[in-house]
Amino acid sequence: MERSLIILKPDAVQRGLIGTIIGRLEQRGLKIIGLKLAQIDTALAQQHYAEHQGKPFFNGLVEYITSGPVVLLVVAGENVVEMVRSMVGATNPAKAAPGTIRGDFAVSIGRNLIHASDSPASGEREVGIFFREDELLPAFTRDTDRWIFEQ
Ligand code: IDP
Ligand code: MG
Repeated sequence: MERSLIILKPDAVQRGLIGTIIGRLEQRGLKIIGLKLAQIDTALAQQHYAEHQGKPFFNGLVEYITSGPVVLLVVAGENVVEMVRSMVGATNPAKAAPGTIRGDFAVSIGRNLIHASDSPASGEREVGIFFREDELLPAFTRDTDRWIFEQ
């Protein structure tokens, strides 16, 4: 089963948008199998964003993501990586479509509220950085599942 690692970045927490953003994921019917509040340290931030090492925005990005508490989520299910990315919107909120999280709530690329894995392989790598497997509940079912997923 595909897994996406989602981070509600420090600006989302500071702006009181945790409930609003998680609400959108829940309303869609997506299944959250892991959830916690944490403050990311510099080493983990550098590991998570390793692909951006050396880019001009890298240091600012690490400062931003470590600047306060974040909410970490794991969402699991068929095609969840692509579905969540489409709900998040373009990296630059100035270009993100209305109806997306970034397009509705953000204006600046360095304050774009949310991270979501960009491929199933990234999802596996990123979930492994922030969660132990025993913190996840992949097997739980909801009574509403049969109304969300055509069996
Ligand atoms: P993504 O979050 O949409 O996957 P990435 O290209 O992976 O976007 O970049 C990771 C994060 O780095 C972005 O979400 C954003 O916070 C930050 N970032 C990317 N490009 C820039 C930039 O040009 N200036 C400032 N921050 C940037
Ligand atoms: Mg990315």
